[in-house]
Order: sequence, then structure tokens, then C-alpha cells
Amino acid sequence: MTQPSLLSTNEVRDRFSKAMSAMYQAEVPQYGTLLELVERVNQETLSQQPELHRRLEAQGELARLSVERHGAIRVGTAAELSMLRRLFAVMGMYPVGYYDLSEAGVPVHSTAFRPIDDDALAMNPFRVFTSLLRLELIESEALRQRSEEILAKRDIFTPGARELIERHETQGGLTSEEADQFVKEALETFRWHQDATVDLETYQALHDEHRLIADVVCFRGPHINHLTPRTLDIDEAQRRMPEMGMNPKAVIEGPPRRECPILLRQTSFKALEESIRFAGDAQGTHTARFGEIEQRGVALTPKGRALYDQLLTKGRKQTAGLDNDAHQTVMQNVFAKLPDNDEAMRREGLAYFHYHLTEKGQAAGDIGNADMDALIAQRLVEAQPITYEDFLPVSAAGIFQSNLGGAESEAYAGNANRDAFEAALGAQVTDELALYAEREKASKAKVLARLKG
Ligand code: OOG
Ligand code: NI
Repeated sequence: MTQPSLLSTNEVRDRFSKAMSAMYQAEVPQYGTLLELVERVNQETLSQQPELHRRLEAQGELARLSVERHGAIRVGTAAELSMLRRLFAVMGMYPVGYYDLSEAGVPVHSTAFRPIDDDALAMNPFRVFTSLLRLELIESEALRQRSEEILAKRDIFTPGARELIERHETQGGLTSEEADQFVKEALETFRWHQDATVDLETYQALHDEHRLIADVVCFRGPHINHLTPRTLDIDEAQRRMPEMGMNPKAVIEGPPRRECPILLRQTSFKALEESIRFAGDAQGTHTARFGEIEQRGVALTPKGRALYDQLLTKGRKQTAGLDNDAHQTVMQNVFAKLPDNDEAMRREGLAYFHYHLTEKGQAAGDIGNADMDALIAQRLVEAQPITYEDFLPVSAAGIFQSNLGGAESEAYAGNANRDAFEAALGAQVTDELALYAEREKASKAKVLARLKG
């Protein structure tokens, strides 16, 4: 008997992310409006900036732009998190990075499930920021126990999803039909439920401890709480949001606008107040779901990241309470210390680059022992910025807060616990910086081997 042919995990992820986007558009129509806005701003930006168009095309960024998005979910138990790890593996998504949000007053810690290889990232870089609730940080013993009991009763996965995850693991992949079925079953985990699993009183008690605890504990599953398309001009998108009926958060998170963008800039529209039916038939509301947009730039090295963190801390001390325009002006001044020029960032070892031969380089013979800077100066080799594929803890905290009612609480701070997170996950998280370093190193080795061969 011939083996059934198995689909690549990239294809499964692509199908899933499209299905997820369609579901979220149906659930939250404002997300559809946000997609339209981003698409329009991107088209305008590309036609106004032919050089940017050329660069993005050369970097393979243009092809993925329209499929690119990330989402976020929050789960309540180790068992849920480790099963999610297996679910995402079906789509070629692996846990990268550890984010401690307790520092920012949110009782969760997180990772991002995302593709890792160059090819996989180029095809569809769909990422899901996944947070685990930290019940151990809840002060009240009674509330903690009540939450554990409620969570123990739910199963966020359908039997069909569990079966297909196992099939993927034993078979080494899924057939096209199985993949379609998997997408359908897996989507159920991320769906919104209007019915809470608890009564209004229990919801209120958990909500009073922290809104996030109620969001995780009181529902049948970890509803996707936002999806985020990638824009080429976040300042313009932020400006236009109100015209399109969206209420943007006060400031754009992350670094300021630059000629050569770094890391990640993000903004969102505020969460919607949605009606909920509680056990015992009481009606109430819950706010959880919102829309977000992001603009991505180059990944920074540990040295560049340390400088970013230092400048961000400095900027944040001066921006409290400012509106977005004033906030951005302060940030631009503070960030003048980080050179706004790819070549300068490369020479100073602040950012990661992908090296490749130019046409001239491809035609060149054996060049002996030239170093990389000389090869670049001779235009035999070109260095392209490697796009940041991950998240930023301070920005993530800002996004959480703007959607959780604002107040920052210090009660949970100083509680990073990567070991506990990995124990719950059932695997280690990959270090994101090591991934960029490896990609840079491999591209350098390939170029040098070709020129010396
Ligand atoms: C996750 C917030 C983090 C981002 O883009 O930084 C995030 C959440 O609200 O669950 O998605
Ligand atoms: Ni997000």
C-alpha cells in the first residue's frame, strides 16, 4: 500500500491562520475594518516609497505581508499549556522566548508559539502569544482553590483535535483531509463563548482580584483575544483609526518612528464590552477582545537590546501621561543614541543581518581571505536586516493594561519563574536571540564558502 502523502506543517499553519482570521472577522467585525485600514495604509506606503517597496521585496517581506498576523490567548493550567504545545507543533509552531508579565502587574507568564526556520517564516510567520495564569500569585487561598476547581472541570480541546494531534505525532504529519479536519477542530479551542461557566457572583469575585483571572477562569475556552496584522506605517494607521470608528489606545508602544525600524511598534483599539449569560441565567458583560496592529523592524543583538531597554526605561520616565504626539517626540530624542542607519547598526554589532552575495559577488572568483566589511565595501556582499519575529515584554504589558482597565499593580512583581513555566509546558522554550544569531552566522558561512570555493 502506498503511504498517504502528508502536508507540510507550513501548509497546515497557513490554513489555520486564514481560518482563524475569518472566524475573528465574523466574531469581531471591527477586526475586519482594521484589516481594511492596514491594507490601505500598506498600499499607500508602498506606492509613495518605491525604495521601501524594492527593499521589502528583496527581503522576501512583501510576499508574506498580507498573510502575516499574530494572535494571543491565555490559559489556566499546565495541562492546557502542554496540550497547546502539541497542538501548535502540528502547525510547525514552537515555543520561543519567555516573557515575565508579573513585573508589570499581570499575573501571567508567557511564550510565543511561532515558526522558526527561514522558509517557514517566509511562507507564513503566524505567531500566538500564549500566557499561563499564575494562580500561585493570588493572595486569597479560597479564590485560588475555587479557580483550580473550576479549571479542573473544563476540557478546552475537542476529542477530534486530541485524536488528530496524536495522529500527527505517530504518522509524522497529516494528510490534506486530516489537516482540514484538524483546522476545524482546533478552531473550537479559540472560539468565543457567550455563556460563562460560572455564576455572576463567582465572576465578580475573580474579577475583583484581577480582570485577567476572570477572563481565564470563567469561560469554556481560551478565546482568541486579538489578532494583529502588520502595517508598514503604524503612525498613519493610528491617526486614521478614529475616522474608521475605532478607539485607539493612548500611545504607540515600543521604539519611536525611525528611518530604519527596530524591533516592534504596536497599538490597539480598546476591548469591546460584550454581553455574557452567567450560570443561573444572570446577564452581565465582559471585556476581553480587541484589535491590534504592529510594525516590525530589525532584530537587535544582546548589545542592541540592552541599549534599547536602557533607552526605553529612560524614555518612560519622561512620558508618563503624555499624549501620543508628545510621547513620540520624547522617545525620538531619547532614541537618538541608537544609530538610525543599518550599516552603522551592523558595524557596531547592534542588530542582526542576513548576508548574501550580490550579482557581482556571484560572478566573482575565489577572493582569498577578505573579511566581511571589505566584501561589503567592494559590493560583493550585501547585508539585509533580519526582521524581529518576537514580542516585547514592556509593550505586551502596555497592551494588557490598556485592555484590562489600566491600573498597574505591583503586587505580583519580581516573580519570573522560567523553570516553572517550562515544567508546565513540558518543554524548554527556545532562546529567541540564539535563533537570530544562528541565522546570521549560517548566512555568513554560506557567503564565505561560496567566495572561497
Ligand atoms: C497578550 C498581550 C501581548 C503583544 O502583542 O504584545 C501581545 C494578551 O493580552 O493576552 O499580544
Ligand atoms: Ni498582540
